[in-house]
Amino acid sequence: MPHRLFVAIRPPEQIRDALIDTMEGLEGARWQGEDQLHLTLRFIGEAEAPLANDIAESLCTVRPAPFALSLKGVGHFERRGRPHSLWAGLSPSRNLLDLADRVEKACRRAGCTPETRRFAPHITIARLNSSTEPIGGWIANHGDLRSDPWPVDAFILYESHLGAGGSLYEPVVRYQLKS
Ligand code: 3AM
Repeated sequence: MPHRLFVAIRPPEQIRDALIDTMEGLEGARWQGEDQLHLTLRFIGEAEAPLANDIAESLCTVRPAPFALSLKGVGHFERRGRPHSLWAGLSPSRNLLDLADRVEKACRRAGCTPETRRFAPHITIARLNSSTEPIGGWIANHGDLRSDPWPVDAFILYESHLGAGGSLYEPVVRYQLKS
């Protein structure tokens, strides 16, 4: 059976708490669960065992120094002209872009099809649908979301299990950055 994989950074508890504090005041939003909160570095998609193993191994070569990230603001993505998700943004970070770039290269070396979309760092807070109330009020209320910097010292290869009640994200391998 293929594995549905992605690579992400898991924010620490105080950041998850700050994100959870924003999860109110929007009728019809499907808020992310605490254990679903992550910053995707690379969505891989379905990979059969040999490729999945090669990806897991190739990611071991990605070992930049730890760096800091902080939350900055909120926003939304649209699909077919409608808001589809709400997210928290991150303060601009060259180190984050560099990490995503190295992860992308490691995935390609393992045999993944190159990602052509530009990396857009975000942490999804909610999924929306056509019955969600207009998001303008929520965006205005949380536009000043900020956090203290937190140290990023690892990234994770996740397997996504799709289910009726939402996706379950299972950590498969944790990759420690250089100490
Ligand atoms: O980081 P977020 O929550 O935006 O939306 C999915 C989630 O991203 C995204 O991968 C993360 C873990 O599931 N995702 C799911 N299917 C995708 C696809 N076909 C996808 N990203 C790109 N292409």
